[in-house]
Amino acid sequence: MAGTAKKQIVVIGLGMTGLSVVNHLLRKGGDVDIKVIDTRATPPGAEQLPSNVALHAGGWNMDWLLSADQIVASPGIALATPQLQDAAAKGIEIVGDIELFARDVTAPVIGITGSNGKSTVTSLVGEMAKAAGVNVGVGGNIGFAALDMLAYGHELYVLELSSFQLETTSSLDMAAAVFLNLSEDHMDRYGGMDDYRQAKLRIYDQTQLAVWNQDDIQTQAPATTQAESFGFSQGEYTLTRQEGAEWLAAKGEPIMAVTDIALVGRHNVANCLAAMALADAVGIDRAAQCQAMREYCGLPHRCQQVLEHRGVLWVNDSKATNPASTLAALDGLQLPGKLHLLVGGDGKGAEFSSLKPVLAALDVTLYCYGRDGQAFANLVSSPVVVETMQQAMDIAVETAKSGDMVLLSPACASFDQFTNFMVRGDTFTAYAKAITEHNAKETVSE
Ligand code: UMA
Ligand code: ADP
Repeated sequence: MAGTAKKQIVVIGLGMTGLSVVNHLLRKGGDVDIKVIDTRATPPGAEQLPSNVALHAGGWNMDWLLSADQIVASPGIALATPQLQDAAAKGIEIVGDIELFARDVTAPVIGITGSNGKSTVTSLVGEMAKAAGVNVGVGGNIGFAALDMLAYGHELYVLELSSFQLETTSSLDMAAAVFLNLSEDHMDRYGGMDDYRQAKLRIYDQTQLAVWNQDDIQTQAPATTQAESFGFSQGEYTLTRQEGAEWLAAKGEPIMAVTDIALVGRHNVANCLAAMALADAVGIDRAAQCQAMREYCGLPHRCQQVLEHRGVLWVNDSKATNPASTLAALDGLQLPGKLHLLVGGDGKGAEFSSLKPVLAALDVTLYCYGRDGQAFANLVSSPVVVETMQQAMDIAVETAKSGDMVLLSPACASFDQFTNFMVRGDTFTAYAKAITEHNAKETVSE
């Protein structure tokens, strides 16, 4: 039978990744038969799936799975899922989209992982490359599937890599890669912090240059790593003093004043040092690096001021999906008035006590909402516990005074009440605009 000779490839998950995998395999052609399984009843992207690719939605299809020659698993599906374990036990190869990318990419690749700052560093390195006139592709976990970039034939790829993607990747041969920092996240997917760290450390086995954060020993490459290794924060890429001010320095040379960095917040100084180290590794010139650091203001949903109304600042930090990112937002925060901090959502098994001393040092009202909102309630003496973010905002708009800040920095994922962190941030912004307008009208008519 002619059909049985075809390589059977089963793609698990039909989100952004699954679709990019299918399209990549179809572009490559060859004697393959592609099938897709998604455990969700109505997977996103089903309408974009070419009609010659079979889809099984709403559960597993073990016949398809166990007769596959290769399984391509999306990052949202844990390798520990019993069905995938059954397939692995049968010796079926299980890879992810980044592994397929690694096998076909021919241009140099830079990789970025870590608990926080991945998207910021990824996009900043992309901006540096663009400023240098390089035809660069920026993608991966940042929200643009890596395989979708391959068709464009870029000269350089900058990839944000999640721990989930690294688990199923072993063949990248990157020019340089960084593990930015490690803090608690995704504890619903890992057996503990060490499992999570080990997944991230896989990045160093697949790069010629390993860049690590000398302020975070957990990011250091193991002694067995073959790659050349150096540090940022301290080490080769660090801070120095020049003309009485704090400057970024690279390999002993002062580069530019920290006050000239367009990105706001202390954590972004470290992000700039990491970006410089990566950019140097692929020969992006210093002038282009500095131009990008002077001009790049960051991505939406990261400590983004979205509204100022009657002296109250409304700040959207919806991408703060773990406690460390919320701590970064609070680090060094000085306000003339009170902080109204909105936290809660899907806590992913995290523990939030690290926020307690920082909150104690601030004049803060803590609004706790969402599925795990109650887990924050013991961090302050008088929390405001509500069901939704919008209910918290209704109270904040009534009580906030000039000099105050309303900050959404939830320390949780959004999936209990929103499609993703972007929808949560956009909802925050739109609702802030609506309620402040309404509030203004009411005051006028009083
Ligand atoms: N899912 C099922 N059944 C399935 C397949 C998926 O229930 O059969 C669920 C997953 O549990 C998950 C959701 O569907 O909750 C989405 O999973 P997915 O693998 O289909 O996701 P994609 O749409 O392909 O998006 C993924 C990344 N998502 C995850 O890793 C969960 C996106 O990162 C990434 O931008 C995209 O690939 C392109 O590379 C998002 C993310 O939240 C931003 N990443 C995590 C993070 O940054 O913390 C790791
Ligand atoms: P990631 O892609 O790893 O989630 P982002 O750059 O999107 O990282 O930032 C996510 C959140 O973490 C934002 O709230 C941001 O302000 C915060 N953040 C960014 N860089 C750092 C860092 N180096 N350390 C701690 N928090 C950070």
